[in-house]
Amino acid sequence: MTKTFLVIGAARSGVYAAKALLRAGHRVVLTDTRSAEAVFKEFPYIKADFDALPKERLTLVFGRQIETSVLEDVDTIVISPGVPESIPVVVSAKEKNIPVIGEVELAYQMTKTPFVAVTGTNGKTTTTTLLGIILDKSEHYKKAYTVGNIGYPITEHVLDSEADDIFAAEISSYQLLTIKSFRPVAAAILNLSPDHLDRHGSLENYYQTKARIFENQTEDDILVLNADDSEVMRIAEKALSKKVLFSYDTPQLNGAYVKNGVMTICDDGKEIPMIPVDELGIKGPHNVMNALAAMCLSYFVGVEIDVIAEVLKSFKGVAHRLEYVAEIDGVDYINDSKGTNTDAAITALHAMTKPVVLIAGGYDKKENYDKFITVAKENVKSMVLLGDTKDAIAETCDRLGFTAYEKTDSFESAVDRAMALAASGDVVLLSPACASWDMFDNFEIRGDLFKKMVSEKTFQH
Ligand code: UMA
Repeated sequence: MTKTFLVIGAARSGVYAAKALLRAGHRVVLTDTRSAEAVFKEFPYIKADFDALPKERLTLVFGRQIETSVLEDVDTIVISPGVPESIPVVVSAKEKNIPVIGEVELAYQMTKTPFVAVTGTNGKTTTTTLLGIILDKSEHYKKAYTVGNIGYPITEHVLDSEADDIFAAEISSYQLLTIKSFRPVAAAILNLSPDHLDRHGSLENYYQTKARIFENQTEDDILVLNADDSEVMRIAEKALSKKVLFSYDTPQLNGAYVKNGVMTICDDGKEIPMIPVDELGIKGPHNVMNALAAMCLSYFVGVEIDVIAEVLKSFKGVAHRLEYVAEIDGVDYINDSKGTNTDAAITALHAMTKPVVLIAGGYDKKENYDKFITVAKENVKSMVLLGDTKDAIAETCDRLGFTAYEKTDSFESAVDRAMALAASGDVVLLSPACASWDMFDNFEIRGDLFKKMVSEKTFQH
């Protein structure tokens, strides 16, 4: 039956949600508070798909908040992850009992393809990418689509994917706010620490939103949990799912851990060695945990052991996550632009083995910087601060006795200063501990500018 959907937000999620709905024969009102030019300047690669949307059942409203009167003809609202549910048209829709769902829920309702879902505060993208490669190589599934918060809307594939394919989906807390029936056959919660407090209001709200990943799971579904993270274990107490636990060093009944330096699967108490930690393609203790989670997810949905082992060895990581850029005059340059919260930046600092010149600061998510600066004191020799949070971070430095910082007024001057402060044997690390949204449209653009500046410096040599 043809229905009318109001799709709010016309960036990645909105354009592909609209495309899928139109292809399925529905009517769509697609709206964005920004102009179409502004949206497609940020995401040029979706413009061709936007331009190709069939026009006969499509209404476009750009450049303003859409009026609530539109609801008279709307059956369902689909909102993008970045759109708050507090906007007037959504509040009014809820009062009128018009269903409000997100792009993930829409995708789930439109497909027969099963989902393996990854959430948590940090490591989602690395784990999901690794998982997607493993699932794609498995004989068990025809094709794996790596999708979701990673940057690729699920709705782009829902009409083409089949029941014997699989989605490896990175799912954010923003996306979990608007699920209804979403039920992954396997899901993982990697870790929990403060993030997105501006959107969720409190830490507990944020954690409970993450717990929604398993709210529709039954004992037939798998829930992979970080046994070393007490908050993860706490929020998952109420889960009905079959629990599979991973830990750095503690054996599990069902799950995975590192036994005498070997990443090992535990299957009903039986231990199956996978690969030595030394042979893991991605480095650092946090990546061992990410790999253990991907191992659990893939093994317990039936992937062959040799496939898992081969990918764990060959996968070398993803852009903007502790991405090695270059070495110039004995200084290593590392792009960790995806370090968008303090916990991610702390993880990056722990992975450094040389003195660090750190570039930090950005959009204000109302985080507390005490733990971040306490860790920074251990191996950061200088810190260059920028963005909306530079004063708050500087205030924390003053209070905790870290004096080797300076403030800058632009991203370019921050990178220039970091380059000047670094000496041979140091590492210049971009791991801002903050989102990019005060200065950039997204963290990829911030990381790309860092890499461009580093490559220009290489060229000058
Ligand atoms: N908008 C309105 N009305 C409003 C508010 C916003 O029309 O009241 C419009 C904006 O003008 C904009 C669009 O809505 O054009 C933004 O939607 P969006 O931010 O959801 O953008 P998408 O391109 O659809 O990206 C979203 C995710 N964005 C966010 O969660 C903020 C992407 O995650 C995700 O990759 C993509 O869907 C595909 O699934 C990004 C992210 O930053 C990477 N995620 C956060 C994180 O990882 O920390 C959660």
